[in-house]
Amino acid sequence: MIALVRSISPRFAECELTHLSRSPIDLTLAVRQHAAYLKALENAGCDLEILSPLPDCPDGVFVEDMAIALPELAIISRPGAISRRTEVDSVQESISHHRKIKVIEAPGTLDGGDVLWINKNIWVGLSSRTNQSGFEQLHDHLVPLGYHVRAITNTACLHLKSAVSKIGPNQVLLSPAWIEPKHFSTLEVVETDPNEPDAANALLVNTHLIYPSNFPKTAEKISELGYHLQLIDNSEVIKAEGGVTCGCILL
Ligand code: CIR
Repeated sequence: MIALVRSISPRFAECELTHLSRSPIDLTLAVRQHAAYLKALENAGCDLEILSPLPDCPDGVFVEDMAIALPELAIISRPGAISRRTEVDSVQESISHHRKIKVIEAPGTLDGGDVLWINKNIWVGLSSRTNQSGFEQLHDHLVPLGYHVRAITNTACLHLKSAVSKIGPNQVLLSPAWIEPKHFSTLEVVETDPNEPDAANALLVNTHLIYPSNFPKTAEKISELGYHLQLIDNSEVIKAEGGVTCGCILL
Protein backbone atom coordinates (compact mmCIF):
# COMPACT_ATOMS: atom_id res chain seq x y z
CA MET A 1 0.00 0.00 0.00
CA ILE A 2 1.22 3.49 -0.87
CA ALA A 3 0.41 6.53 1.29
CA LEU A 4 0.58 9.90 -0.44
CA VAL A 5 1.57 12.49 2.16
CA ARG A 6 2.87 16.04 2.36
CA SER A 7 4.93 17.88 4.96
CA ILE A 8 3.53 20.54 7.29
CA SER A 9 3.70 24.08 5.91
CA PRO A 10 5.56 26.73 7.96
CA ARG A 11 2.25 28.64 7.67
CA PHE A 12 0.25 25.77 9.26
CA ALA A 13 -1.10 28.09 11.99
CA GLU A 14 -2.94 30.10 9.29
CA CYS A 15 -5.09 27.07 8.40
CA GLU A 16 -8.77 27.31 7.54
CA LEU A 17 -11.12 26.94 10.52
CA THR A 18 -14.87 26.49 10.22
CA HIS A 19 -16.34 25.11 13.45
CA LEU A 20 -13.37 25.78 15.74
CA SER A 21 -11.97 29.02 17.04
CA ARG A 22 -8.25 29.58 16.59
CA SER A 23 -5.95 28.40 19.34
CA PRO A 24 -2.16 28.71 19.12
CA ILE A 25 -0.46 25.96 17.13
CA ASP A 26 3.05 24.88 18.11
CA LEU A 27 4.72 24.41 14.71
CA THR A 28 7.74 22.51 16.06
CA LEU A 29 5.46 20.11 17.89
CA ALA A 30 3.23 19.78 14.80
CA VAL A 31 6.25 18.78 12.69
CA ARG A 32 7.34 16.25 15.33
CA GLN A 33 3.83 14.80 15.56
CA HIS A 34 3.66 14.56 11.78
CA ALA A 35 6.91 12.57 11.74
CA ALA A 36 5.37 10.13 14.24
CA TYR A 37 2.26 9.91 12.04
CA LEU A 38 4.40 9.00 9.03
CA LYS A 39 6.17 6.35 11.12
CA ALA A 40 2.78 4.92 12.13
CA LEU A 41 1.81 4.69 8.45
CA GLU A 42 5.05 2.84 7.71
CA ASN A 43 4.53 0.50 10.68
CA ALA A 44 1.10 -0.26 9.27
CA GLY A 45 2.69 -1.39 6.00
CA CYS A 46 2.66 1.75 3.84
CA ASP A 47 5.37 2.96 1.50
CA LEU A 48 5.35 6.74 1.70
CA GLU A 49 5.16 8.83 -1.45
CA ILE A 50 5.98 12.36 -0.37
CA LEU A 51 4.38 15.11 -2.43
CA SER A 52 6.29 18.30 -3.18
CA PRO A 53 6.10 20.73 -0.26
CA LEU A 54 3.69 23.67 -0.56
CA PRO A 55 5.06 26.17 1.97
CA ASP A 56 2.43 28.78 1.09
CA CYS A 57 -0.54 26.43 1.58
CA PRO A 58 -1.28 26.31 5.32
CA ASP A 59 -3.57 23.28 4.90
CA GLY A 60 -1.41 21.42 2.37
CA VAL A 61 -0.68 18.58 4.80
CA PHE A 62 -4.36 17.54 4.63
CA VAL A 63 -3.99 15.69 1.34
CA GLU A 64 -7.05 13.51 1.92
CA ASP A 65 -9.29 16.35 0.82
CA MET A 66 -7.74 16.49 -2.67
CA ALA A 67 -8.82 13.12 -4.06
CA ILE A 68 -10.80 9.93 -3.53
CA ALA A 69 -8.75 6.93 -4.55
CA LEU A 70 -10.59 3.71 -5.31
CA PRO A 71 -9.17 0.54 -6.86
CA GLU A 72 -10.65 1.36 -10.28
CA LEU A 73 -9.91 5.09 -10.49
CA ALA A 74 -9.26 8.29 -8.55
CA ILE A 75 -11.61 11.25 -8.46
CA ILE A 76 -9.76 14.54 -8.13
CA SER A 77 -11.65 16.93 -5.85
CA ARG A 78 -12.49 20.55 -6.26
CA PRO A 79 -12.04 21.71 -2.65
CA GLY A 80 -14.78 23.79 -1.09
CA ALA A 81 -12.31 26.26 0.44
CA ILE A 82 -10.94 28.54 -2.28
CA SER A 83 -7.67 28.88 -0.34
CA ARG A 84 -7.10 25.13 -0.86
CA ARG A 85 -7.56 24.89 -4.65
CA THR A 86 -3.85 25.28 -5.38
CA GLU A 87 -3.19 22.04 -3.49
CA VAL A 88 -4.91 19.96 -6.15
CA ASP A 89 -2.42 19.90 -9.03
CA SER A 90 0.45 18.13 -7.27
CA VAL A 91 -1.91 15.45 -5.95
CA GLN A 92 -3.43 14.95 -9.39
CA GLU A 93 0.03 14.65 -10.95
CA SER A 94 1.09 12.00 -8.41
CA ILE A 95 -2.09 9.96 -8.48
CA SER A 96 -2.15 9.89 -12.27
CA HIS A 97 0.88 7.57 -12.11
CA HIS A 98 -1.21 5.05 -10.16
CA ARG A 99 -4.83 5.42 -11.25
CA LYS A 100 -7.08 6.50 -14.10
CA ILE A 101 -8.35 9.99 -13.23
CA LYS A 102 -11.75 11.69 -13.22
CA VAL A 103 -12.12 15.31 -12.08
CA ILE A 104 -14.85 17.17 -10.18
CA GLU A 105 -15.66 20.28 -12.20
CA ALA A 106 -17.26 23.67 -11.38
CA PRO A 107 -19.79 24.39 -10.02
CA GLY A 108 -19.16 21.22 -8.04
CA THR A 109 -17.14 21.25 -4.86
CA LEU A 110 -16.07 18.17 -2.96
CA ASP A 111 -13.56 17.54 -0.15
CA GLY A 112 -12.18 14.02 0.26
CA GLY A 113 -12.89 14.29 3.99
CA ASP A 114 -16.58 14.18 3.11
CA VAL A 115 -16.35 10.81 1.40
CA LEU A 116 -16.57 7.58 3.39
CA TRP A 117 -15.92 4.42 1.39
CA ILE A 118 -16.68 0.94 2.70
CA ASN A 119 -16.70 -1.95 0.20
CA LYS A 120 -19.07 -0.91 -2.63
CA ASN A 121 -20.78 1.72 -0.48
CA ILE A 122 -19.95 5.42 -0.52
CA TRP A 123 -21.45 8.00 1.83
CA VAL A 124 -20.95 11.68 0.90
CA GLY A 125 -21.40 14.49 3.43
CA LEU A 126 -23.09 17.59 2.04
CA SER A 127 -21.28 20.24 4.02
CA SER A 128 -19.81 23.72 3.85
CA ARG A 129 -17.17 22.11 1.55
CA THR A 130 -19.13 19.61 -0.55
CA ASN A 131 -22.15 20.68 -2.58
CA GLN A 132 -24.93 18.87 -4.42
CA SER A 133 -23.15 19.16 -7.78
CA GLY A 134 -19.93 17.69 -6.32
CA PHE A 135 -21.97 14.81 -4.92
CA GLU A 136 -23.81 14.25 -8.24
CA GLN A 137 -20.57 14.21 -10.25
CA LEU A 138 -19.02 11.69 -7.86
CA HIS A 139 -22.21 9.64 -8.01
CA ASP A 140 -22.22 9.61 -11.81
CA HIS A 141 -18.57 8.53 -11.99
CA LEU A 142 -19.01 5.70 -9.49
CA VAL A 143 -22.46 4.21 -10.09
CA PRO A 144 -21.37 2.63 -13.43
CA LEU A 145 -18.60 0.88 -11.47
CA GLY A 146 -21.16 -0.76 -9.19
CA TYR A 147 -20.91 1.60 -6.21
CA HIS A 148 -23.93 2.65 -4.18
CA VAL A 149 -23.42 6.39 -3.55
CA ARG A 150 -25.68 8.36 -1.22
CA ALA A 151 -25.59 11.81 0.38
CA ILE A 152 -26.03 12.81 4.02
CA THR A 153 -26.43 16.45 5.01
CA ASN A 154 -23.90 17.31 7.69
CA THR A 155 -23.74 20.72 9.28
CA ALA A 156 -22.50 19.69 12.73
CA CYS A 157 -18.80 19.44 11.91
CA LEU A 158 -16.34 20.12 9.11
CA HIS A 159 -16.42 16.83 7.22
CA LEU A 160 -18.45 13.64 7.25
CA LYS A 161 -15.36 11.72 8.36
CA SER A 162 -14.97 14.03 11.37
CA ALA A 163 -18.22 12.37 12.49
CA VAL A 164 -17.85 8.80 11.25
CA SER A 165 -14.92 6.71 10.04
CA LYS A 166 -14.14 3.14 9.12
CA ILE A 167 -12.57 0.98 11.85
CA GLY A 168 -13.07 -2.50 10.40
CA PRO A 169 -14.31 -4.26 7.27
CA ASN A 170 -17.93 -3.55 8.27
CA GLN A 171 -17.49 -1.35 11.32
CA VAL A 172 -17.56 2.40 11.83
CA LEU A 173 -16.71 4.67 14.75
CA LEU A 174 -19.42 7.34 14.96
CA SER A 175 -20.12 10.46 16.97
CA PRO A 176 -23.88 10.42 17.73
CA ALA A 177 -23.75 14.12 18.70
CA TRP A 178 -22.81 14.93 15.11
CA ILE A 179 -24.42 12.32 12.87
CA GLU A 180 -27.35 9.95 13.21
CA PRO A 181 -26.37 6.27 13.46
CA LYS A 182 -29.42 5.30 11.36
CA HIS A 183 -27.53 6.25 8.17
CA PHE A 184 -25.18 3.33 8.81
CA SER A 185 -27.70 0.66 9.79
CA THR A 186 -26.08 -1.89 7.44
CA LEU A 187 -22.85 -1.67 9.46
CA GLU A 188 -21.75 -2.32 13.02
CA VAL A 189 -21.64 1.11 14.69
CA VAL A 190 -19.34 1.86 17.64
CA GLU A 191 -20.16 5.19 19.29
CA THR A 192 -17.61 7.65 20.67
CA ASP A 193 -17.63 8.37 24.40
CA PRO A 194 -20.35 10.99 25.11
CA ASN A 195 -17.70 13.37 26.48
CA GLU A 196 -15.64 13.15 23.28
CA PRO A 197 -17.91 14.13 20.36
CA ASP A 198 -14.86 14.95 18.23
CA ALA A 199 -13.31 11.49 18.64
CA ALA A 200 -14.80 9.68 15.63
CA ASN A 201 -11.91 10.02 13.18
CA ALA A 202 -9.71 6.90 13.08
CA LEU A 203 -7.48 5.67 10.26
CA LEU A 204 -7.63 1.99 9.33
CA VAL A 205 -4.55 0.87 7.39
CA ASN A 206 -4.52 -2.84 6.66
CA THR A 207 -5.34 -4.20 10.14
CA HIS A 208 -3.76 -1.28 12.03
CA LEU A 209 -6.01 1.36 13.54
CA ILE A 210 -4.14 4.67 13.88
CA TYR A 211 -5.92 6.73 16.50
CA PRO A 212 -5.29 9.98 18.45
CA SER A 213 -4.25 9.54 22.08
CA ASN A 214 -6.08 12.85 22.60
CA PHE A 215 -9.39 10.99 23.05
CA PRO A 216 -8.57 8.59 25.92
CA LYS A 217 -12.13 7.59 26.84
CA THR A 218 -13.03 6.54 23.30
CA ALA A 219 -9.60 4.92 22.86
CA GLU A 220 -10.25 2.81 25.95
CA LYS A 221 -13.73 1.89 24.74
CA ILE A 222 -12.57 0.68 21.34
CA SER A 223 -9.56 -1.13 22.83
CA GLU A 224 -11.90 -3.00 25.17
CA LEU A 225 -13.92 -4.06 22.12
CA GLY A 226 -10.78 -5.79 20.87
CA TYR A 227 -9.42 -3.23 18.39
CA HIS A 228 -5.67 -2.91 18.46
CA LEU A 229 -4.84 0.81 18.41
CA GLN A 230 -1.68 2.52 17.30
CA LEU A 231 -1.95 5.71 19.35
CA ILE A 232 -0.37 8.97 18.19
CA ASP A 233 -0.51 12.44 19.73
CA ASN A 234 -2.45 14.56 17.22
CA SER A 235 -3.01 17.71 19.31
CA GLU A 236 -1.76 20.26 16.75
CA VAL A 237 -3.67 18.76 13.81
CA ILE A 238 -6.82 18.72 15.96
CA LYS A 239 -6.42 22.49 16.56
CA ALA A 240 -6.35 22.85 12.74
CA GLU A 241 -9.69 20.97 12.55
CA GLY A 242 -8.03 17.88 11.14
CA GLY A 243 -7.94 14.22 12.08
CA VAL A 244 -5.85 11.15 11.35
CA THR A 245 -7.50 10.32 8.02
CA CYS A 246 -6.74 13.80 6.60
CA GLY A 247 -2.99 13.38 6.32
CA CYS A 248 -2.81 10.72 3.61
CA ILE A 249 -4.34 9.21 0.50
CA LEU A 250 -4.02 5.43 0.52
CA LEU A 251 -3.45 3.69 -2.79
C1 CIR B 1 -9.51 22.82 6.54
O1 CIR B 1 -10.33 23.52 7.13
O2 CIR B 1 -9.62 22.57 5.35
C2 CIR B 1 -8.34 22.29 7.31
N1 CIR B 1 -7.97 23.23 8.33
C3 CIR B 1 -8.64 20.96 7.94
C4 CIR B 1 -8.89 19.89 6.92
C5 CIR B 1 -9.08 18.57 7.54
N2 CIR B 1 -9.30 17.56 6.56
C6 CIR B 1 -10.06 16.51 6.74
O3 CIR B 1 -10.73 16.38 7.76
N3 CIR B 1 -10.16 15.65 5.75
